Amino acid sequence: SASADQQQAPKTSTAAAVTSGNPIVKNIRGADPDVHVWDGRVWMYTSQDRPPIDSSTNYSGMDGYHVFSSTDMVNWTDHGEILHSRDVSWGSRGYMWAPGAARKGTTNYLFYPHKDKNGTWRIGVATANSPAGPFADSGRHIPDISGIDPMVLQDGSNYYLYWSGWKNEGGHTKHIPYVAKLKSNMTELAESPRAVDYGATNHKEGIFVFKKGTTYYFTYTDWQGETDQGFWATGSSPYGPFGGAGQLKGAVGPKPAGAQDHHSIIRYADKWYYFYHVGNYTNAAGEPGAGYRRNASVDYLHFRTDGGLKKVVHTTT
Ligand code: FUB
Repeated sequence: SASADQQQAPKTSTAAAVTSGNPIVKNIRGADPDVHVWDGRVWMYTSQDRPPIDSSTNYSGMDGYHVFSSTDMVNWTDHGEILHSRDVSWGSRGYMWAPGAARKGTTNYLFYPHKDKNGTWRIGVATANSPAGPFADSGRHIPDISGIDPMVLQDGSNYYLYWSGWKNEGGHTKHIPYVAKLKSNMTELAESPRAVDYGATNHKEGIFVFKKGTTYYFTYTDWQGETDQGFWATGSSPYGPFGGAGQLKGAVGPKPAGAQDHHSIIRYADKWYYFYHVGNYTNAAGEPGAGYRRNASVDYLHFRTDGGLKKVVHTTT
């Protein structure tokens, strides 16, 4: 548990962190946490679940990204709304799904999935001078690609964009994880997208990639309804392959109550954390959670001695 883990923390550790009080976002329905450590502060970008605006999906009304920050993993500051669909000239309303933030030099980027005016899923890019936003949209989406759940890995001076797209295979739609290096302008791809080989076929969405030492960890969410929802595989390149011969793979995220395991992973003050969201939080107004009324939570992430990821244990205190 989180408290047992606290007791095991070395005395020299600066970690005063406790993952108490899940969900950590309570004031809004903040979902799909995308978390980064910049300038000694933890920055958590969330989508926002809102009532549906059309009948095609309960997630149609999602809008108004927020960013929260913390230095102790207990007290979180909500920096407010940082981007709304009304500020995206090329897009439709709502459909502001799971975002992915990045930083290059002094510019902060927010990559986000959004439907264009024709209803096609695109990846938009907005920028800000501070991780706290507000973000201004670039005015166009990344050319030539369609998909959701953008995530950016910085590896030295290179930035890699991952997203979940689709391919028609024999009459049914297969979900494909893609990767491509970004141009230095961060708003276009520097190369053709490559489908990621992740050693399995169950990918749906929610890619998060991080590097530990020389190992790249490719993680994602599988289809709803399975026992384990967060999966991972290791590789030696940002392009993969992951989870092949001599590499590791497994399950990390149990299915969160009432929701999919859309997660992100950070190291902060010598501890590793796994952010996800739950769909069972009754808010202060007495409104119960739901698959489309989700709230971000966090728990510790532990590594096995062989470098694999242990299964995360969800806590509510
Ligand atoms: O939040 C909307 C969608 O649900 C995200 O884009 C997916 O990853 C899932 O969390």
